[in-house]
Amino acid sequence: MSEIDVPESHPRYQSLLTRHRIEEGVDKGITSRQGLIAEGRGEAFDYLLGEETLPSADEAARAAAALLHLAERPVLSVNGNVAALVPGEMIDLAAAVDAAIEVNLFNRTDERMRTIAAHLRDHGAEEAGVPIKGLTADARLPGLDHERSKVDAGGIGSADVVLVPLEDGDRAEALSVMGKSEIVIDLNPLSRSAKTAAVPIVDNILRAVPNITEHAQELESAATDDLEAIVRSFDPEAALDAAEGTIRSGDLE
Ligand code: PTJ
Repeated sequence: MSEIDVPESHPRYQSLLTRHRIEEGVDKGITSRQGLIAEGRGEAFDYLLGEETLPSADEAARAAAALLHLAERPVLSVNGNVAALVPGEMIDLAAAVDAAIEVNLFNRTDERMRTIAAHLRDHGAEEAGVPIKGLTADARLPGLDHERSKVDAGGIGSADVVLVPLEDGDRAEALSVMGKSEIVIDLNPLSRSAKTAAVPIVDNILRAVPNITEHAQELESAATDDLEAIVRSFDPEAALDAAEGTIRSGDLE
């Protein structure tokens, strides 16, 4: 048995675990109530994708790891769903690629910002040497209304590569207009966020983040030329087509 009262062999184990963590996130003031709806949407796509990492998503995770290693100022964005689902895993990834984390919320409230930052500290951010940004919202994404546009000038505002999991399409587009290289994790291959990304990873964040970290550790001493070759050979449209093709094939167990 595990943190939920269901054996890991249960066919719906991952989705039950995800629901449980999101519910708990709402109870703790980490996740917004809209996060419950986002979770339901993600779960439906995960079901259609067979609840496993596709080879194309694994390739995307490897390209993401290479891009993060190549970045000068990488930042990993954390919202209420990400904080509930993979807090420790995001810190491990940030530590593996020397990135900062920015708490960046769609439904921003000061209280939720502080609760999420404290939750990340409880998961060892300081011990891992990972800076937590976002509380100083002193820069803006262009073309968005006030609250949704807030970013930290020393975080996403000046980042060259940004990982934005479960992001809203408008904000993903605004980041791309600003010239950031975006890595998006989103189970919906048709979403605007996934289509905007330099590297779209169509996979559940529960699987995708540890997978990027594993690739990053394996590529830790790779030469710059090799990292650049991995990024260059990655085709975002082919990755999205592969995921969409899997969904359309309807080949479910
Ligand atoms: O905490 P906040 O205020 O920043 O709000 C966060 C949410 C997620 C509520 C907000 O950004 C939002 O409303 O997002 P959307 O527009 O519903 O988009 C969420 C996307 O993430 C959808 O395309 C879902 O399919 C996808 N998704 C949901 N759960 C997962 C997922 N992708 C990967 N892994 C998941 N576990």
